[in-house]
Amino acid sequence: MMRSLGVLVLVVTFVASGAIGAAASFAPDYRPPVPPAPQTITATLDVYPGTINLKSNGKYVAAYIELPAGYDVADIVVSSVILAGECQADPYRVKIGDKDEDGIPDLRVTFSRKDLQKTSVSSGLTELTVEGLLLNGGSFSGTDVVRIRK
Ligand SMILES: [Ca+2]
Repeated sequence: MMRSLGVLVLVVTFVASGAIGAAASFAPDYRPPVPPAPQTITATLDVYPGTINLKSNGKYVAAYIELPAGYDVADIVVSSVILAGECQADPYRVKIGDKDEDGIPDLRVTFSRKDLQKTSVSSGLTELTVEGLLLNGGSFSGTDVVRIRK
């Protein structure tokens, strides 16, 4: 009885040390992951057009997003970008440029005008917010005032 228990302990010890050895050989240069930056940074937002007629046949509303110095608009996770809390950015209509020619790159994303029609966005001068995630784990949020016509 004691003898078989001894064998069992030996086997467990062997398996455990083998697992540690395997983990070490998989990642010899293992470094702990950089902790995500949880803060939300404020983006500069320009929604185009400045007057959005929700009855018109236009298909898209565009938003130009600039990030503060030290952040790269290429790090914006496009699939996470939303307008007015619920409209998802079109992942195929994205472009990095500099629309206002101030030397700070902007990411142009587009949203379906139909999606915006379905929200509870009010008419008249209205604050529209675009928000999303960054690759470093942080997030951004920007607001622009536009005129909504219904
Ligand atoms: Ca710019």
